[in-house]
Amino acid sequence: MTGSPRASSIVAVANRLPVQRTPDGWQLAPGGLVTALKPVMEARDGTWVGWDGGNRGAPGHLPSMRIGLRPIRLRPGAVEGFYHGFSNRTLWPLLHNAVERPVFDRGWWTQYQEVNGRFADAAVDALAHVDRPVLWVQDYHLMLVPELVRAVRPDERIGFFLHVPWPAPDIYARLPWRAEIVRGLLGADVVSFHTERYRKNFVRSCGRVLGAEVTARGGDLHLADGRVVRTTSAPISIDAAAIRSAVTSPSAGAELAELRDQFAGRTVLLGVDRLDYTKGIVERLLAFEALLERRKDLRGRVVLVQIAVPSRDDVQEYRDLRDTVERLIGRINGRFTPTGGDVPVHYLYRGLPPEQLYGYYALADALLVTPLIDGMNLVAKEFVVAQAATGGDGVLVLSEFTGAAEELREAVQCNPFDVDGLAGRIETALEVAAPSRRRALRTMARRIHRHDVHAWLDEQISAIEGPTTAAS
Ligand code: GDG
Repeated sequence: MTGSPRASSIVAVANRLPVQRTPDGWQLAPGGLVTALKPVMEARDGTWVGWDGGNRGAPGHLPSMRIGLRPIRLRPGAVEGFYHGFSNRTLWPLLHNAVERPVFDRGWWTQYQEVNGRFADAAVDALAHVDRPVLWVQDYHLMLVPELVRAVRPDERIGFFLHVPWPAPDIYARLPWRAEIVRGLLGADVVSFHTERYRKNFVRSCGRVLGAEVTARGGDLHLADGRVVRTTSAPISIDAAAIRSAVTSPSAGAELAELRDQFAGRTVLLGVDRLDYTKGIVERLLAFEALLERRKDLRGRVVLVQIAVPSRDDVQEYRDLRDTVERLIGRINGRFTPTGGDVPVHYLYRGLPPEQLYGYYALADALLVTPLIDGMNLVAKEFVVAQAATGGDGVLVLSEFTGAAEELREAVQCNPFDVDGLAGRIETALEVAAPSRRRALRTMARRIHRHDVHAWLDEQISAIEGPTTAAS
């Protein structure tokens, strides 16, 4: 499909542009989705519409790439209402099952509408400049864009992908602007989710808030005006081959050797997350503490390395979470550090360069992925691929409330709400015999390689192009 002369051009719309300013100038931002999109976008005359993140001077394109960039600049007030407010304090907690209480603020809603309007205008403009375009809108920041674009360009092919969960209708229905948001999404031809559960929740939410305006038939939603919107589940994946080659590179090997030296003789448990209340970091720490309490023999022999990437520290709930996490780590280290010995919790409050992160993936005896809810969780997939590529026998402890749990069935599944139970699952994980650990890793890694981010992307674009385009 990629590069075919009949292929349509892609206009992608996302909260952020896929570039970042570095000391060497503007460069492509790291990340699986951006890497996967790059060749497809380059081959298809692609344009990317996104917020410049407040960094002035974002270029119209990068010299190294044939992808057009359309930066959106936002006033500080708009960033406050649209981004910190409505996106991160209303929609994020609401869509994550209200594990933190969503805040409803009419001023933020007005800003969300206005900023979505700005993105939609930029998308309409970009669509007018390319041949046979498809529009691909990403994530919860931009849920009004499909309908706004449809109003101006009724015949466009429009797709939307949601990177986070869609909650049960009763939770979604708390949103004062629930009808406006689903109508916004229903401007698309295809609305996609990571899992069947989220897709079904969305279909039922549409019925609940729109009543007779929509009728669900199979995966399709039939609208009163005759349009049909397809809903699909399409679990996102990673660039598995790229991770395999990075983790087996000489520099990653050197990194791993150093870490092995540092942690020699100890069992390493690993956590890697943005510091976010959805990720179950507090529950993980409490479970680790419970484990050390009841298993004296593990004290001094097991260490938890927690990499916590700073996130949204403009938002109070995130600052509170950081305080709680750091207090808890202080308590555990205070209680269980042996005299003259090393601490049981190593806490890194920063993002690491990829080769270091991959070193930790390869080192760990177990990765603890314990979200209270998580759309997919790419860290789990990256760990599996990194371990399998380096011949490791690490165990994946995976919350059943992640999208990844549907695919990574060979993991040791856990319920992070049950802290004692979670401590027990970590114990179980450490007792799994090496041959079964390896078998589980191999099975999961094969599945991830078969369905990598490139396969996911091809499916997404074909679904948006739809049967008409594909047949032409
Ligand atoms: C959202 C949804 C969904 C982490 N630490 C470092 C680092 N990372 C990279 C990982 C991974 C990414 O960040 C995190 O992705 P996740 O999927 O785990 O989580 P979210 O950020 O919450 O992503 C999620 C995802 O969107 C995709 O749809 O799966 O459910 O919440 O790729 O490698 N990267 C580097 N250093 C670090 O320290 N370089």
